[in-house]
Amino acid sequence: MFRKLLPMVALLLVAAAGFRSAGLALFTDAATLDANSFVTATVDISTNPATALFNVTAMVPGDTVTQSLVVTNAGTAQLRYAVTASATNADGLALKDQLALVIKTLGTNCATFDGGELYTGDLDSGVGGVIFGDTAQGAQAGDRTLNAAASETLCFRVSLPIGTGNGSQGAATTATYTFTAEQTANN
Ligand SMILES: [Ca+2]
Repeated sequence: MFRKLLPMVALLLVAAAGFRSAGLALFTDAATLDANSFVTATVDISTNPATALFNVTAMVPGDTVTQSLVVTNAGTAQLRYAVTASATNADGLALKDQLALVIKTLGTNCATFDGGELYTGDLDSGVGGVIFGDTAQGAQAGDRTLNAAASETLCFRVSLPIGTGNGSQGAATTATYTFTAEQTANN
């Protein structure tokens, strides 16, 4: 009995498969969602002037020089930045430690020098060259934030203190300030 049924069952299965493959005539449609574009941001900090904010010669004790510096976020992402410094001491006269540097925000203007104080110390800062902020990843005290395409003016004032002694005559130093930026989002 079972042996007789077997070919019949097989026949039915083949018939069923044939019916499925023939398919049903149904209405269908598809929509294409194209033009999905992704562009990454840029983190781009620059200063104006880009070099030689100061070029001071023949300073005498009591002299003070003030310059304005524009810091620009030329990128497309908001950034925060910190400033570090280094200064040479090739003649061993330590002028970099004798000169006094004060950095302020713009305030009324750099001539009035009445903005918020960001740094006061010697030319290259005794503490690891840190002028303000922290180049370590993340937000730290003193880090400054600039929106994309925004800029701000900082006022740099350098003085040779009136009490500077004869040991500093003919001394020279060259200072370098580094502006280090990082994204603020997700950081
Ligand atoms: Ca930081």
